Amino acid sequence: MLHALIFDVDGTLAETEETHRRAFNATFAARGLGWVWDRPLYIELLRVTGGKERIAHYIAAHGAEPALAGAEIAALHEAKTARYTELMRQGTCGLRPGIVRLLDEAAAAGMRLAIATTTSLPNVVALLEATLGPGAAARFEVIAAGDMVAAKKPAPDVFLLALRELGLAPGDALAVEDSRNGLLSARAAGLPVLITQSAFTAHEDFAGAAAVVDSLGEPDTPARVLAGDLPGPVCVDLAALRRLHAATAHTAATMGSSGG
Ligand code: XBP
Ligand code: MG
Repeated sequence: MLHALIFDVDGTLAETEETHRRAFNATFAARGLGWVWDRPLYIELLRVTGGKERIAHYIAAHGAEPALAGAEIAALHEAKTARYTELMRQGTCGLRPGIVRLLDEAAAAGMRLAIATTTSLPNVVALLEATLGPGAAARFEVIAAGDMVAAKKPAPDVFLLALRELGLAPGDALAVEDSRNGLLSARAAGLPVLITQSAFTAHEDFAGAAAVVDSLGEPDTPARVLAGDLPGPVCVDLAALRRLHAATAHTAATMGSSGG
């Protein structure tokens, strides 16, 4: 039985990575660092999840100067988060197609909702409040985010934390993600995954996803099904997710019984 949907944030709920990139660059400029992350470089750097980890990777992999120490990176990232949340409050980002529709349907049906994200908690609250109004974070029973776990995606930790807080087994839930890192994280936690590919992840390998769509779709603009067990074009609703979840449970049971 499907008891909960666990949503990723960046790229899944909203196309936020361009705003993250703006916030990183504005912070670097304000600190006189001379670092500029253009889109092609940012696509490469997105392979590393977590803003602090991404900055450290950039310094190491690109020989960026100065080679900041951990505490300095943390302070720089805190400034970036302040800029990002301010940009969110200015309304720079809307939710992706189908997100509000699905969240409303899930709430009406008593489907439990959670978040499992690498981004920092203030960023999650800022996005939800800017798009769904004050107190919107309460729509999610559990928000597992950022530094709440030591190992970020693709490690399973953040999805395992969300499941633990929900008191559910992996087979009771389905993850909605946009990136390969998120797919690997949720799969390692034992969750079936629907991928809604995003602007920064459309090139990635989504092998292992139960299905891949270009968005959740809306009745007047259904989504394209790019892979997996969904009849396309589709407007992803709870019935579609229940069918997808049942199909993955059946496959897992068959594989298990045949020792596959
Ligand atoms: C995406 C990430 C985050 C954001 C930046 O998170 O990897 O690091 O790019 O946010 P997810 P921070 O797709 O899991 O939501 O700077 O706060 O990390
Ligand atoms: Mg994401």
